[in-house]
Amino acid sequence: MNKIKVGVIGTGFIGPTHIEAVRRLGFVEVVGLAESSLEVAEQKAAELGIPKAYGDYKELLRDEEIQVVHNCTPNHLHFAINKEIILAGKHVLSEKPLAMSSEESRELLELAKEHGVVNGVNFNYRQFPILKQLETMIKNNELGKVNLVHGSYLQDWLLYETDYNWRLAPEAGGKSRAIADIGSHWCDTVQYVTGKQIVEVFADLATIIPVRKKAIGNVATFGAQETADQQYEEVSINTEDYASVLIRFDDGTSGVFTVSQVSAGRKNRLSFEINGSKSSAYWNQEEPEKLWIGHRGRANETLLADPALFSNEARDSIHHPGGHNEGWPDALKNKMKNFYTFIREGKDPLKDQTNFATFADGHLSMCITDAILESHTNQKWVKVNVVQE
Ligand code: SOE
Repeated sequence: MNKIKVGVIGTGFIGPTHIEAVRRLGFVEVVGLAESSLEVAEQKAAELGIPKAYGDYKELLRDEEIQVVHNCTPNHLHFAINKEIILAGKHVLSEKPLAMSSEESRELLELAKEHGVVNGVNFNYRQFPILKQLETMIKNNELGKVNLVHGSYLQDWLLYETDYNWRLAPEAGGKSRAIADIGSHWCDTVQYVTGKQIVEVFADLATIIPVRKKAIGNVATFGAQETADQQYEEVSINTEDYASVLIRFDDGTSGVFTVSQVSAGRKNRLSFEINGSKSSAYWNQEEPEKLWIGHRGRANETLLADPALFSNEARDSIHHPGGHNEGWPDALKNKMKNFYTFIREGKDPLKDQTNFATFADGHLSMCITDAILESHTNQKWVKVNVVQE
């Protein structure tokens, strides 16, 4: 069997996780990677066992063997590189956020349609098996009418003033930080699970640490950076560490979420609760195999992920018997499995339904981020304007 050949651009924190997830599929092979210099590319290729190393991503795009390209670069490079990937006629899987503005993400969406390439954006949290189960429960009316959706996405890797990363600088990370970086995941996940779209927002943002000490030298995402002889420079910060956002969905359902990257003890806690007219559900990414189901007239339950207890639709996304817990890398593998199965089956991105997030979802996310920023600036409700051509 001919394997689908892949190239990965960018190998910081996220690129290697893509490579590992893709390797687990069996029918896809990462044959090349590109980095900011040939030296780094060769070192990474040797570490990760990838045959070809490119010091310039444009050379990777000229490699005719490569059919699909993953864009795992910092945010400010997403737009230009995604565009070039599409123009090179290759399928594209981009990290989020899709671009730096909704004008750019709309352009990418249109371009991907025009060239008929399969396009994905890495909203990976919706791929947890238990969320597929919850999605089918909601579709089957097991919670009743969904009335409220609320939750948060909390991290602590930027808690100290000495924590610094490219995501904090608008030139590299974008004008929004916590919202674009993690709020985008929260919104995608709850929209997927409920089948509803966020159409209006009211936001309050804050930069809890307005001046940070940036270590001299490169620091990786989630990387500890304090050593006794570390030198720092002071940097003013104007992207948000925190945001709380009231939301309204397209059917009038209300909700609210908080994001923070300065919440001690919370590592990657994307959580939400859904209150329906019959029952409630609560999920937390740090304990992803558990789904709390709340009732009024009888004892509450905790569903522990188990294919034997899942609906037919959800069973396909879980790969081990109950108690053999699956986590973050497994959800990412599900993303890759769905994306590459679509390509292997020769499906048409213009006609066939996808079971992974696409550039349309990436564009919607950019439009929600824009509305949140506008709402914070003007201190009023703002409608999400999903600009189409
Ligand atoms: C950093 O906040 C980060 O790596 C995000 O960029 C990812 O999208 C999220 O999955 C984990 O945290």
